[in-house]
Formats: sequence, C-alpha cells, structure tokens
Amino acid sequence: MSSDERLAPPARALARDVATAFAVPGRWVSSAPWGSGHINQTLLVVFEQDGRMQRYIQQRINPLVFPDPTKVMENLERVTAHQRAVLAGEGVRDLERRALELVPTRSGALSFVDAEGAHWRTYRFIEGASSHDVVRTPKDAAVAAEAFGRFQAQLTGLPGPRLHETIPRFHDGRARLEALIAAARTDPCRRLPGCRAELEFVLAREAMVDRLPSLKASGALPERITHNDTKFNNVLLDDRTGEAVCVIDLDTVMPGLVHYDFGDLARTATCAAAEDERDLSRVRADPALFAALCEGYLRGAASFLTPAECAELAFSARLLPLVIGLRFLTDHLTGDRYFKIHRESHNLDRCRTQLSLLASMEEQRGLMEELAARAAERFSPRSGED
Ligand code: ADP
Ligand code: GN1
Ligand code: MG
Repeated sequence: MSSDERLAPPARALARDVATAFAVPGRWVSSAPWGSGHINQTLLVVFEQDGRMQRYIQQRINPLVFPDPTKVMENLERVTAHQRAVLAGEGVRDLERRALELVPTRSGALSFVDAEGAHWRTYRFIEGASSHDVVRTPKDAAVAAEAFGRFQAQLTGLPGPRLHETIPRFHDGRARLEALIAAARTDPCRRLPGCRAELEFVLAREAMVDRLPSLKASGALPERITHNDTKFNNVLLDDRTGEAVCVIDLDTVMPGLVHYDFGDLARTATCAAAEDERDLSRVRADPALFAALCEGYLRGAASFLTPAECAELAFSARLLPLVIGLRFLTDHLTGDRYFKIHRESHNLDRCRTQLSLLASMEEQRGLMEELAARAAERFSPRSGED
C-alpha cells in the first residue's frame, strides 16, 4: 500500500494537487500525514527523481490560527534567507540542513492557495534528523536550548523593517487570561464543573501574567526577534550525533521577549513526561534538565542578552506552563477549536500536565533561580568565557 492511501479520497486528490503545484522535479509518489504538531496540517511527500526517492514536507497553514498567511510566508522567507547568510558567513558547510528551505510554486510564489483558500507551502526535507516530543537526556535539553539561543542571536542582525506580527498578542498573558475568564463565565460546553480546581489554580497566579509586560513597558526588557513556539519538538536533532541541526516551525517568528522562548523550552524540556501525560506523578521539573537547558541557552544567547533579561529566565520557566496550561483549559471549555485533539478531554489532560509542572517548579523555585543565575554568571561575556 502506498502511504498516500492512508489519506481519505478527497484528501488524496487535494494532496496530489498540492504536491504537483510546487516546482519539484520528478514524479509524485505519495503524501502522508507527518509529525505531531497541534496547529498546521503536515504531510511527508515523496517524489521519484531519476530513480531515487526524494522527500519533502508540505504544510497547510491553519487559517483559523494565522489570519494572514501571506505575512507568515514573507517573514519565513526573510528569516531563512538571513539565517543562511549568517551561517554561510560562519563558514558552515551543510547549509541545506541548517536552515529551512522553501520550494516555490511552479509560478514562483511562496505558497499555493487551495480551493478553500488555505495556503500550502513546501520545504526540502532535512534528512538524518528528527524531532522528539519528549526530552530524553540533559544533552537533549542543552543542544535544543543552544540552538534556540543561537537562532535568536542570528536574528539580532536581521536587516529591514520590523517582522509582521503573524498572530497579534500571541504571548499576551493578560489577554489569554481574559479569554479563559470569558470562557468560564459562559461555559458554552458545560465543562466548567469538571475543571474548577484548574481554573482556581490559574486565577490564584493571575499577577504572574503582568510581570514581563510591565518590565518591557518600563524599558527594562528590550524587544527582540524571537521564535515564540520553542517547544522541544521544534528543533531537529541529528539521528547519529544527537546535536541540534535546525530550528523549525517558524510561523510565529516575530518581535517578542526572549523569555517566552526560554520559558517554553523550560516547559517542554525540563520534564521527561509528555505534554499530555495523565499520570501526574511523572510530571516533575528535573533540575538536571533545567541546569543543562540554562547552560545551553546561555551558551547560544549570552552574546546579546542583558543582565536584566538573564534575571527573568527562571521566572519565565514558571510563566509558560501557566499560560500554555490556561490556553489548553480555555480550549477545553470552548469545545477544542484551536488545538488538535486525539481523545476526549485531551486539552484538559494537557492543562493538568502544565499546571502540575508549574507546581513542581514552584516547589523548586529557589534551586531553579540559583541554576539560572549560575549559568548566566558562567556564560556572561563579562566573565570572559565563551
Ligand atoms: P506544526 O506547526 O504543526 O508543529 P512543524 O513545522 O513543527 O508543524 O512540523 C511538524 C513536523 O514535521 C516536525 O515536528 C518535524 O518532525 C517535521 N518537519 C517539519 N519540517 C521539516 C523539514 N524541513 N525536514 C524534516 N522534517 C520536518
Ligand atoms: C502549538 O504548532 P505547535 O504544535 O508547535 C501552539 C503553541 C503551543 C503549543 C503547545 C501557533 O504549537 O503556542 O505552545 O501548541 N502554536 C500556536 O503544545 O498556537
Ligand atoms: Mg511544530
């Protein structure tokens, strides 16, 4: 059975139209669902070229999440071109594995618009590397964090106008909290009775969402270009060496605070349990993973970070489980319209995992603050180390 037969017939016809709309040489062989992202539809697409199988990734940008896909693609093209220029300047040889590379459509556009108006894009497949949903070792945490730190460092020099905000107020914790409160007030799916404890847990931490925006408004924290979706599975690791190869999932690269990136790394790479783990006794922040994460991140980003930015890293590690947890809770209350779900109450499970992780981080707050401070001290350019 060819893998595209896993797609329902209408999807198969669409997959063929999409596959052949791009300037890919050879014969289309198959398209099949790929990856575990919650937002876009991702297909692994195979073409036969001169008797060899060549793989590509095709993605449908979720129009309910990204109101203006053209802006997403414009950012993506600028960011990946700049990454390539920086890497080439550093003498990096395997450029085709180190930055995402878009394949244009046959008419030279960045995306193909299907009959429903959804935008599709094509990337060259990065071979010999994989994404992992769950962190396995401190080395995983370190290499992923260093890759995201370097990614931010590369983009400090992006020329040209400010990037588009592809999702306005994406990391606005206050707006996210208000959306949760509105959902709880109307309770459209009558699910509130099953999650009052989670709602109370979030509301008790309301003040956390204003801390970083206040520091930014006061001028203490600078705006940077950030990735904004730095979960551990958004970096490809080399299958042989375990080293980071390429940061992916660039739809939300836009102006932001470095803390949202560091915090989301901490959310997904300091706990060896899955994001939707139901056995909450397994959901613990592991100080060894967090220490490795801090060191890796600082190794990648210390060249441009200010002391004020470093001082908020441990706080951001607690903030992101709170905000992503409350986003899962909001989606549960409003009927699972945003994040893809694969079982009943999946978003509630995800929420519970995030809140348990936060509770574990709160218990270890002093230690985590100390680990972050120690890494900042060690890798700060002022200390003279690399
Ligand atoms: P989502 O926004 O849905 O999370 P991603 O852009 O992260 O989508 O892609 C989903 C998965 O597809 C990734 O986790 C990764 O395994 C794989 N992937 C994406 N782009 C590439 C690529 N260029 N080469 C190889 N694998 C890729
Ligand atoms: C989504 O696209 P994906 O699966 O990498 C979401 C993130 C959440 C994450 C939670 C555009 O990321 O903000 O942190 O799920 N992306 C968007 O797993 O909303
Ligand atoms: Mg992803």
